[in-house]
Amino acid sequence: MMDWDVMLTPYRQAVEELKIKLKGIRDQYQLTSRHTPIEFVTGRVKPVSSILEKAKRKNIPLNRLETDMQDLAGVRVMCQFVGDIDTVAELIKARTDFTVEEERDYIKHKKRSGYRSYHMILKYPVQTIDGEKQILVELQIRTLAMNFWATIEHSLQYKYSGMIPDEIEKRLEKAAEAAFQLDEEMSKIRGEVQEAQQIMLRKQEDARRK
Ligand code: 0O2
Repeated sequence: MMDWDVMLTPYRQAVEELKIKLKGIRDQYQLTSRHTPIEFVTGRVKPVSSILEKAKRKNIPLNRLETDMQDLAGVRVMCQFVGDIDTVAELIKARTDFTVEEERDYIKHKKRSGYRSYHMILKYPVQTIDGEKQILVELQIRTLAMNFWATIEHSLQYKYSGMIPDEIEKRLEKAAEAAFQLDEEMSKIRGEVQEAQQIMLRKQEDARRK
């Protein structure tokens, strides 16, 4: 019998530590009044029911989960602009507290579903009472528009058990295209948006000082 709690504890720790570190990057940018490439960060350990379902679907034996299921621990970074995704990826690669094992660019090569996101598989060392343990973590970096689409599509996949009706699938394709256009347009007015955000930030700072 698998003791899930014991097995998943270091994964929980890795997710919590990475969330803190990524939020730390965001806070540092905010303190220097520079545009932060990180809007917000979320993370989760895959629920046991999803682990079992994916293991069955992908024919992964339970004794190989830790190596073959790379998203047991998942951390997600949301960005305002597509250009921010590269900045975050570079920040991640420059770090010395973990390594990048693999990168999958579903932005240059979007999935057939319309899914776009930048994935990195990290090898993250967790300190346990039995010594250091290397944990694989899937880091997904995406814009707010990519996240909106993926969240909606994910719930529809769940609702229809992966068999979304054709008509809804077509609408999702259109929505994916609209999300792509939104990202393009926002990138074009990026300078304007950032200037406005800086002005608002300075105003808030002034009000705090008074
Ligand atoms: P969760 O926890 O429900 O999000 P596969 O799972 O077969 O697609 P693989 O090799 O496991 O592929 O890795 P991949 O594609 O790099 O990353 C899988 C994760 O990316 C998924 O996790 C989703 O979070 C996200 N993802 C990939 N494709 C899609 C998609 O078409 N739509 C949406 N909404 N998300 C996608 P899981 O396993 O679904 O788990």
